[in-house]
Amino acid sequence: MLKNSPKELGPATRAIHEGYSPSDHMGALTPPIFMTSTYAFETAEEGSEIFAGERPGLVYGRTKNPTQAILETRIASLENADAAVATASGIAAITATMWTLLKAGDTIIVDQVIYGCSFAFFSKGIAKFGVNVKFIDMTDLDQVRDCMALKPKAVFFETPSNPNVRIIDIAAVTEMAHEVEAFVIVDNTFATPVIQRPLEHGADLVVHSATKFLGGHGDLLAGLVAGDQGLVDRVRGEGLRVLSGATLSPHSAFLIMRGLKTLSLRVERHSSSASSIAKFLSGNEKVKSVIYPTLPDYASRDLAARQMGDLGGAIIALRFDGGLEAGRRFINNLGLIKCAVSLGDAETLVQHPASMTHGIYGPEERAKFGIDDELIRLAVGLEDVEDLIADIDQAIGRL
Ligand code: 7XF
Repeated sequence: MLKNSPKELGPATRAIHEGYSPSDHMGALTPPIFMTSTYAFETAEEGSEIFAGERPGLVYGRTKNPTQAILETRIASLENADAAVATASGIAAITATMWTLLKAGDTIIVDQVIYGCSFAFFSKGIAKFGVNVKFIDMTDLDQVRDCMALKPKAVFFETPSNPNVRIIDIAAVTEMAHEVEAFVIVDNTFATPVIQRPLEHGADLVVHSATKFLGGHGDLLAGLVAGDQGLVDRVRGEGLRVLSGATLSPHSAFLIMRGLKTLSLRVERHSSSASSIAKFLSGNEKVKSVIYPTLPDYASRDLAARQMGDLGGAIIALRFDGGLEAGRRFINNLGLIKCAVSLGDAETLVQHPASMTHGIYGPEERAKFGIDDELIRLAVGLEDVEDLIADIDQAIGRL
């Protein structure tokens, strides 16, 4: 908490100030970047004591860095967590967490629709080491309930899910998982803590690809894990320190903090523009379907309102008749909107999940899970919404 400030500061204020006081750093208004890999001890005895955990102090940059520590405090505050740990990418955040919590013979329940490389980690990566991975549709709470008979060690899902913006009921899943003492880990990348804070619904850990909205400018890769102090310490000490070594650069930590200063403004703008574009697309006769949480015909409208409030986020999923070919034609017709994977940037990006971010799923799985060839993912950026709609309009007009 900041010096001389009211106890309850708003999230936008905390995203700017939390965890840093200029007076501790020669008055520097923005946090310094500590580009160091190691830390000098005054004496051999002091070094031994710090290593043994008998006195506080920094040892080595793989596990702690002062610039990162400010970022970690800030994210913990925004997610309403005790603590957080930064990692080199979103996948590093997920893998460091899973290496920490799971061992051979354990079972994890995973939602069937997640980012392609997360799916690859669970289906091909960690499964190789003897962890049983069960994929289910977590929008169906009966499936979640049935799986608890397997006595899972952990439950993992994204909400909203990448790429088709399904929403999973965090509180309901958590209640069932906690009855069998399973950890609940939620990937909050799409929503950001501006829209939803999974720990407030009972989840144990939140993971992020900070490459996306938290960084916000498409110029870095990073990940974060937030939760209670004991669990985060374990992820830092096991998953990060000895199992993955996937540490975030202090320079990237600084850039994420620069991004965080405008996080709430950006997420509000992403959401209002995406909402206008989703409405525009819904009214277009050439568009087969549009998936966006604030649309009246959205499948989980009540849950979306309860869990996410008024903001729907930046991601719209849509379909044209005509499969891969129609989708490619739409993408190729766009001018201002660029064809690229990733999301949460200032630039509006469009991609074709079946052949890009989710190509790792088999064709049958994709068809069954709603990641079919017709699906297009639009990640709405921060440009003037009229310009975006004009670009989409002309691209559809030339289909
Ligand atoms: O390791 P990264 O920082 O790229 O983050 C991985 C990741 C984790 N969770 C979610 C919900 C994600 O969307 C991502 C990365 N997704 C990008 C995308 O879907 O466009 C990756 C581009 S291939």
